[in-house]
Amino acid sequence: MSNEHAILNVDEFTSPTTSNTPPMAHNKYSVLLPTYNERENLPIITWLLAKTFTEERIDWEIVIIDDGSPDGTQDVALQLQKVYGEDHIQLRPRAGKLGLGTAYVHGLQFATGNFVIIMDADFSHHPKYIPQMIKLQAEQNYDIVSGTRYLPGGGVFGWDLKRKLVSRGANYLATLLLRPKSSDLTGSFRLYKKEVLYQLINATLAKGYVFQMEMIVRARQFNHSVGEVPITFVDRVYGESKMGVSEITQYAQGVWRLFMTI
Ligand SMILES: Nc1nc2c(ncn2[C@@H]2O[C@H](COP(=O)(O)OP(=O)(O)OP(=O)(O)O)[C@@H](O)[C@H]2O)c(=O)[nH]1
Ligand SMILES: [Mg+2]
Repeated sequence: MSNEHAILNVDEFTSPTTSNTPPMAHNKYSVLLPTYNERENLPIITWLLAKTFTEERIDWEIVIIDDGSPDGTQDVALQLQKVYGEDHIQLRPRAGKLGLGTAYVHGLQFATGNFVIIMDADFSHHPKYIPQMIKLQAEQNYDIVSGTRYLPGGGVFGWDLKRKLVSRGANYLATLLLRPKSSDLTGSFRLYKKEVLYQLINATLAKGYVFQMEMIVRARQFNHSVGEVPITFVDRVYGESKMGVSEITQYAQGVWRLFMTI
């Protein structure tokens, strides 16, 4: 039996008296999807998410946080909301590009699920891993389940050597100095118990790229349990990368600040 089926087919085992209760009815998963110029990617990622959740009979919603993308991402999001319904797609736009960290804070206040999934909208994070993350969380009652590129079975596809080295280096530096419970600190494909995410977001000072790393490092500070699912991260298909020298510098400063304060 595959991982997925262990969750999928729970109704096979339910007695007649409980058969009207949908499986996993008590859990709802809110996906926070920050977007900036993702009009090509958004329909496909939404379709894949809807398909995955529906097939697995998981209660879901997507909260799209678009920062006034000039490419018209919001028009696409509105169409998607018409297709999938307001109960499945929430539009929570902001007027301008205010950054990823605050996009999560903004989106979280509208999340109605008891679990929150954070992922990128550019296909680097494939929805097919979500059922595995959910299953692992349920088995061990983890506070966080993190996708990882840096355990056997995980990896990166489509990056050049420089980008791989930057990512490895960033991860190695933070692991060495901060000794976190996770093998992938800069990845951002994670499942959180909602109250855990609230707590971590409130404690996290960094904005921008350091944000993900600081959250998972602070998880150790609060003694949250972390499970890991190996994922293959695929470089974005459409659109442009925003990674540059200033992001690397900010990251290094962030690691140093945490090293000095935690
Ligand atoms: N709302 C909002 N979303 C953002 C912002 N910056 C990035 N995003 C989205 O956040 C996700 C991750 O950003 P990316 O630009 O893909 O970052 P990355 O994966 O590190 O870098 P590349 O994929 O190489 O560009 C994507 O879905 C982006 O569209 C922002 O300022 N506001
Ligand atoms: Mg990306």
